[in-house]
Amino acid sequence: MPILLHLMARIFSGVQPTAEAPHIGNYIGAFRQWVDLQDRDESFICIVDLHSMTLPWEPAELANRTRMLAATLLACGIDPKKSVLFVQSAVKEHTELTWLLTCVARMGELSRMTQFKEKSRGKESGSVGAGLFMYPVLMAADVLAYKADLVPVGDDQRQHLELMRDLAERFNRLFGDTFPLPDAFISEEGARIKSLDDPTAKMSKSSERPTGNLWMVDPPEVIRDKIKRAVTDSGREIAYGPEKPAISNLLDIYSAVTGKAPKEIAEAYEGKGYADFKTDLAEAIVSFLTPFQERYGELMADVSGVDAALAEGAEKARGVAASTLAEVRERVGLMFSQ
Ligand code: ATP
Ligand code: LTN
Repeated sequence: MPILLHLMARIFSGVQPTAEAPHIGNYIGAFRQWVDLQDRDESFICIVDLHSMTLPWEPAELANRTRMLAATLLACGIDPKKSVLFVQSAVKEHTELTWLLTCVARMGELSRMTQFKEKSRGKESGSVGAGLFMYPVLMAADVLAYKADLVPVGDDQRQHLELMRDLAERFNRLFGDTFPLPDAFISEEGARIKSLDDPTAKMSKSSERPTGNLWMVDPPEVIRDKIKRAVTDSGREIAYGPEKPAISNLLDIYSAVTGKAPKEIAEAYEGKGYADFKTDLAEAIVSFLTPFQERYGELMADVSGVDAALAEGAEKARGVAASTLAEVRERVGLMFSQ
């Protein structure tokens, strides 16, 4: 049915294997959208190991972290029959397109990226890795190699998406229409889950204070303890809004794990204190994560299924990226288009 095919978007998104496991912010801001969208759209989900090398990394751990992240995504509901799940470094076209886009990118626009400024803050330029600077170009190459039109991400990636569109537009202007301009897909709720220690800081895998992270693989007693210790706002009222950043963050998590709206949850706690709220929240998170953790345990007990899914995904991804690169090479005037 060609009409239906036209309406189907091609989505692309990625996650870095920067820790032992993702945190609940990754799930809420990104993975749950990916699971929903794979039923509707053509999806490419990529474990971006090359991006994780923009900060210091441990070679002995990288491959295993990559595999554990793949198992996490499968356990969350990414279905390799519906999504192309693969590892970035398995498809060489990503690095090749990065170079071609590097020659279209400007130093000024890359210097303005908030993530670059934050991750290099306080360091002398002599010690800031060039990879950190090029990070958004590699990210643009990821998406454009598949000519994807929709990129579901958390709020922290908004600026990188704008840069990606600028690069695609400039490329099209210089060399002819090649790339669709990708749109960011950022959910209204939960797109920026904050640290449990500090409601002004994003929950982040590479955070310097990882105690504020709720890991997807945290056992029940750790979850209960972390929620009990989570910072709250002044006053006793459970309310959702900017004046209650810490409680609103907990409500966003509560909402994601139960499917109820944050305001509806807040109303149910009228007249009750933080203690009741936190106890129930911890149990809701535990009930939500337990089946996920069981599936994750099964997948990790025999990783051959995970590895096979990644190999199949890489094969499919290569086919698409190679055909884009052949076109791009020709457009920019390289002698060989393969
Ligand atoms: P790092 O700290 O290593 O940069 P990260 O925790 O930011 O890691 P990524 O692998 O960079 O995670 O991101 C994977 C996806 O999760 C992205 O779409 C990102 O926008 C989303 N994401 C990351 N942190 C949060 C958060 N706190 N709330 C909502 N979404 C998030
Ligand atoms: N930078 C992203 C991860 C990422 C990505 C992508 C997301 C790398 N390539 C392409 C969407 C599309 C992050 O979340 N830190």
